[in-house]
Amino acid sequence: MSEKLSNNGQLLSAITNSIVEGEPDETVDLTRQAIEANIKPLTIINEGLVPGMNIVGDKFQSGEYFLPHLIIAASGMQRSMKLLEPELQARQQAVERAGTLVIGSVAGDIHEIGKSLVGTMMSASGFQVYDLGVDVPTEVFVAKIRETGANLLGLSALLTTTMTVQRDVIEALEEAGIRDQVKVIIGGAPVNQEWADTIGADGYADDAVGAIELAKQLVG
Ligand code: B12
Repeated sequence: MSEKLSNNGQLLSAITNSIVEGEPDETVDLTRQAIEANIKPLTIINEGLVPGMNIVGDKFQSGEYFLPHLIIAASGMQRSMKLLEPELQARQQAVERAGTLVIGSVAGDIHEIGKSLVGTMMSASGFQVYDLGVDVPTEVFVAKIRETGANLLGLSALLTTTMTVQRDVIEALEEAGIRDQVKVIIGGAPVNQEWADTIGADGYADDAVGAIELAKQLVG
């Protein structure tokens, strides 16, 4: 038992290292091994892939890494996510539709991994999900809420320069007269509860599991 655990721990550390070292093929291989070893998909993400992305982000910030390092690390994580998405879906019981979520990364922001993870997890938890992708113009969010009658909107922003766009979207919903129809939840690295309160969002979560809990609380 303990040997298995320690092997699993080693596998997760190896996934983290492969992201940091910029070896996307290895990241994918190790992710496949972790799935075969029956490590839960969320554990692979939260204890293998994400710590690697965080280290890469820190090294970028300190000037040790440059943009190509971010791009290579992201490609490893995205390819692994493609393997993990069906696993995430399969492990959640299909439940009665809890609501309809429109989600996207706001205008000017092309970070998509966290946004997509939230979308996948919400879909696996019974929400109908419309993922609009990245760099989504404010008016497209408004139009999609109108078209689908969604009761939940998720806005992702990973940059301090794009988090203000989350406020723009909320203002645009007000101007369109549909702010009352939809609960707005926000997320992304520079965002917190204080920012959610400042811009009048209905909630904030710092990861995908938190997003599900929040969504169920708001519209479940
Ligand atoms: C990968 C990456 C990139 C990739 C993105 C590839 C892709 N296809 O997504 C690329 C290389 C394109 C990139 C580009 C840039 N990046 Co970048 N990037 C990152 C990095 C390393 C990891 C992000 C990631 O995927 N994390 C893993 C996922 C799973 O986590 P997450 O995104 O945080 O999402 C979770 C939560 O935040 C939350 N969440 C996310 N969205 C939502 C939405 C809702 C509704 C809810 C409830 C929750 C929620 O749940 C998610 C799941 O748990 C971060 C560093 C970091 N530690 O965040 C920098 C980082 C975000 N990038 C940064 C910068 C500066 C840039 C660039 C400006 C660099 C440049 N000079 O060009 C450009 C900007 C491009 C643009 N216009 O958007 C800075 C931002 C600094 C700041 N405060 O503004 C960071 C923090 C790096 C750093 N430490 O300096 N980047």
